[in-house]
Amino acid sequence: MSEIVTKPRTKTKVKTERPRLHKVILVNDDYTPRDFVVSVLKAEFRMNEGRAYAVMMTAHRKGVCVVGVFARDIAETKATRATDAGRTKGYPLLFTTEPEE
Ligand code: TYC
Repeated sequence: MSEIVTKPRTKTKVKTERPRLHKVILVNDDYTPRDFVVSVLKAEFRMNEGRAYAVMMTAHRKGVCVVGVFARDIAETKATRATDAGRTKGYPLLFTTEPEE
């Protein structure tokens, strides 16, 4: 007696989705001094003076500016620390995060 044994020909492909990156967004307000925004961007996001000034001015003119893109917990930690830096001085400075498309 002969038996034909066929191997299953379907393969299961394990698809691991890469975790989404998150943007940190600087939100404009009417009260935080420009110099202070620049100093926070330099300290928390390791920007040089020129880059920090350009990002601050973009938020000032347009309302918001993307500061950088990071893994989720890094984005959240940076946004919280930068927002807290303003709060300790009594400024309404705000950094938010949102997932990248
Ligand atoms: N608009 C502020 C001012 O004129 C400066 C500022 C810029 C504040 C960007 C917040 O995200 C900001 N003093």
